[in-house]
Amino acid sequence: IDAVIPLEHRNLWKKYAIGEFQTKEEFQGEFVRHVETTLARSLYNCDELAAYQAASQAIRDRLIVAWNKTQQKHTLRDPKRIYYLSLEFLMGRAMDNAMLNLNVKQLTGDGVSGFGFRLEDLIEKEPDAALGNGGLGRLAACFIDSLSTLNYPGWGYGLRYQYGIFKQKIIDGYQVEQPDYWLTFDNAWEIPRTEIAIDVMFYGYTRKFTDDEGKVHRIWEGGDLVQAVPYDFPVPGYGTENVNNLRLWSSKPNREFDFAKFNEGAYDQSVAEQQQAETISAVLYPNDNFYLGKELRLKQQYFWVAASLSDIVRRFKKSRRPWIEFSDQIAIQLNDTHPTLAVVELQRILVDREGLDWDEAWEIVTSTFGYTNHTVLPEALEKWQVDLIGNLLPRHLEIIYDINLYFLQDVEKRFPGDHDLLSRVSIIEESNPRQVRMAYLAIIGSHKVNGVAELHSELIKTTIFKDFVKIYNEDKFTNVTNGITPRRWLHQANPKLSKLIAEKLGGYDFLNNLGLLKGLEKYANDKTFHKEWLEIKRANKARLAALIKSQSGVEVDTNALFDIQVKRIHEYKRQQMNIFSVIYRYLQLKAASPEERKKFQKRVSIFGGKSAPGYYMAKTIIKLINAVGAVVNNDAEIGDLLKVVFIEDYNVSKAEIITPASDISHHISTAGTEASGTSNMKFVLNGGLIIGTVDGANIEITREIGENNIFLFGHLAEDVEDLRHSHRFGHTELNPDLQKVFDVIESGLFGDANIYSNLLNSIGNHGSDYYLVSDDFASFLNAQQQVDKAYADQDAWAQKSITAVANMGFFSSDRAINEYAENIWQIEPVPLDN
Ligand code: HBZ
Repeated sequence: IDAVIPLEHRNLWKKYAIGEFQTKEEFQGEFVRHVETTLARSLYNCDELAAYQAASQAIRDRLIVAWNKTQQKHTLRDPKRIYYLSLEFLMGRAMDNAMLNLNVKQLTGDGVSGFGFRLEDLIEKEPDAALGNGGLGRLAACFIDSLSTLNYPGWGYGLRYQYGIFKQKIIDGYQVEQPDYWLTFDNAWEIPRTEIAIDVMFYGYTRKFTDDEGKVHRIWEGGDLVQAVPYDFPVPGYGTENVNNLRLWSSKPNREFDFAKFNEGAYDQSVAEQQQAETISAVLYPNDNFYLGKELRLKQQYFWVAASLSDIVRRFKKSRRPWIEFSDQIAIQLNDTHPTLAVVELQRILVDREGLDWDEAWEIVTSTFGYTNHTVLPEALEKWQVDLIGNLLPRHLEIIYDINLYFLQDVEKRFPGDHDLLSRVSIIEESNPRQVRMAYLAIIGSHKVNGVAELHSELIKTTIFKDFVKIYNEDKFTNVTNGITPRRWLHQANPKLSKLIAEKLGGYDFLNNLGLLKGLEKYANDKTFHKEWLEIKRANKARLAALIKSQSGVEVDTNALFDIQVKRIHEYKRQQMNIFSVIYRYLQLKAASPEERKKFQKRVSIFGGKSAPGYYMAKTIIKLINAVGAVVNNDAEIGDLLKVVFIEDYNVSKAEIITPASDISHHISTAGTEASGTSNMKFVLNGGLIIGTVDGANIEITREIGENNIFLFGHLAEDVEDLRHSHRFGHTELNPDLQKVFDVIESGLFGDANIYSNLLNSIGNHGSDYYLVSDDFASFLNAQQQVDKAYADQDAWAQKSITAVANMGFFSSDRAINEYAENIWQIEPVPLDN
C-alpha cells in the first residue's frame, strides 16, 4: 500500500510519464540520450556495439511502457492466466522482432542512418538468446509470441542460464564446443527484479508433528537455501499493444551467511560454498531427446519449479479468492516432463503450508496442470533415481509415494487382481536402483495430456501410455499440432516474400491470420508472378551464399538447387542417410561421361546442426559430412555440379538466413520417431519444398498442401516394428547402392576408414540398422530423382511452391495457441481497450 502514489500526486506523475517516440527525430533524441547517459559514452566513442545498445535501449523503453500497461490491466481485471513452464526458451535475437512488432523498424533505420550507421549491422551485434537445444525450446518461443499477439494473459517461466547452448566450431572436420557466454554486455532486453527474490530449499529432512486438533502433519526443514532472482523479458505481440512477460530465474547465494563458519575463521570457505549456489542456473544441458540423470539437472528443475510456483501462488493469494478457485484462475502447462515436480510442489504447498486436505488439494492440482509430451524415444524419457530425489527433496519423495499409493488403489478398484497392470503403471519403477517415472507422474497429475502432431498423439496412446488410456477416459489424451510464428519465420526472416505477399493480398493481415495466404492460390499459374516469386528465392539464396562464403570459403552457384538439412544431429533424424545419398550422387557423377554429366541437376547440399557433446555417433556423422565436402568441393571435374557445405554453429539467427534460401529441405526421420518437427513448417512457409518421410507433421503438411507438392518416401510407422524384428532374426542384405557407398568410405576416400567403422557397422555388417537407413535407401534415392526432375521445370516448381505456401495457414502457432486456450487452458483473450 505504501508503494502507491496518492491520488493528489498522480497528475504530476502523468505529466512526466514517458512519451513514446513517434518520429525519426524523437528516436534520435532518445538514441543520443542513451549513448550519453545509459552507456556513458559520447559522439567520440560510439561504435557499432554502442549504437546497437543505445538503439535497443530506446526500443526497450517503448516496450516497457506497453508492458506496464498490460500488466496493470491484467492485475485489475484478474482474468484466468496461463503459465507456460519450459526449461528452454530459444528466443534468438530480440531487437529486429521488437521493431517489427512495434512497427518502428523503418524509422529506427532512418534514425540510425542519420548518425552514419546501417541498421542491418546493428542488428548483427546482438547475441542470440540461445537458451534451448532445438525444437522444444523454439516451440516455447513461438508460443509466447502467439500468446502476446492474441492478447492472452500468459507468462513464460524458465531459467536464465548464463551459458546458452554451446557455440559450435568445426576444427579439422570435427565439432568442438565453446562456451556461449551471452551476457558479456548489458542486456537491454531483460529487467532484473532483485526485489522479488525467492528462497528455494534443498536437502534437509522431514519431521512429523501433531497439531492441537490431533491432526498429523509432515514438514520439510533444515535444508540449504538458494535465492531465485527473476529477470523479466518483455514479449511484444504483433499488431497489438499487448506485451506479456517471460520470467527467467537466476540463482544467487542466499542472503543469510553461515556465521558459525565465519566465526571459526573459515571466511573464505564459507564464501566459496555460497558461490556454489550460482552454478544452479549457470548452464543449459546440451542434450536433446536424451535423458541424463545428473543431480545438478534435478536441482535446476526444482529450483525453477519452486520459484515459479511460489510466484504464481503469491499472485493468486493477492486476489484473496478461496483455494477452490485456483484452477479457475490459473492454468499451468508442463513443456515436457522437465517441470513435473511442479505437480508435487503445488500439492506440498496446499497440504503442508496452506493446510488443505489431501483430496481437496489434489483436485486443485490435477485441474490446474496440462502436460505436453514431445517424444516417444525410450532413451529420452526422464526417470530419476528414487534415492537422488529422496536426498535432495525428502518431502517431495514422500508426496510422490502418496500420490502413487492413492493412484494404485484407484486402479486396483477398477481392475481388481490385475497385478501386472499395477506394476506397469506405477510411478515407481521397481528396478535396481528404483526410479521415478516422470511421465507417469505428469499424466497422473494433469487433466490433459497432448502430443504435438496427429501421428505422434496417436502413437503415445497406443504405445508408451497405452495403459493410461485404459485407466482414464480416452479424452484425457489429445492432440495439438505444433505451429510456428509467421512474424519471425516469414515477415522477419523473409521481408521480400512478406512484402510480395502483402502486395498481392492487399496488406499484412495475413501475419495475424495466416489462413489468408489462401488468397495466393489464384496466382499459382501466373507466369509473371512465378518470375517475381523465383526472383525472391534467388535473392535469398544469394544472401545464404554470402554467409557460406564468409564462413567456409566455399563458393556456391545460386542457380544450383539448394538442398538443406539443418536440425540437431541425431541418428533418428538420419543425416547419415542424407550424406550417404550425396556420396552416391558423387559416385554417379564421377562415373558419368562429360556429356552425361551435363544432364545432372546442379546441387548444393547444405547441412547444419549441433551434436550433443557426448554423442559419439552424431559427432562421427558431422566428421563424415565435412570430409565429403573436402573431397567433393575440391574435385575440379565436378565443379559446380555438386557442393557439400556444413554450416558451423546453426542457431536461430542463422536459421533466419537459411530457411528462406531453401529449394528443398530434408525431414527424413525414421517413421514414428520425429514427434512433429517445426522447421518443416518454416521451410514450406518460405516457399521451399520438402523431401520427407511419412512422419510427424509432414503428414499434416501433405494433407494441407497436397501430395503433389511434397516428395514423400520410405516405410510407414506401422511397418517399423516388423522391419526391426526382421533385422534381428532374419538375414538382411544391405541395399546394393548403399553397399557401394560403404565400399568407397571403407576405401579411405574420406580419410582413415576406422573413423567411420562404428557408424557403418551400426547399419551394415549385421548391425541392427535400428533407424532403417538401408531399408529406406532405395526409395530415398528415388525421391531425390523426382526432385531433380521436378526442379528442371521452373514454372511447374514455382506453381508447387506457391500452392504450398497458400495452404500453410494451419501451421501458425496462433492456431496452436487458440487450440490450447480453448481445449486445455480454458482462457480468454483480454480485450485491448478498457
Ligand atoms: O520437440 C522436439 C521434437 O523432437 C520435435 O519433433 C518437435 O517438433 C519439437 C517441438 O514439439 N523435441 C526436442 O526438441 N527435445 C529437446 O530438445 C529435449 C531437450 C532436453 C531433454 C529432452 C528433449 O531433456
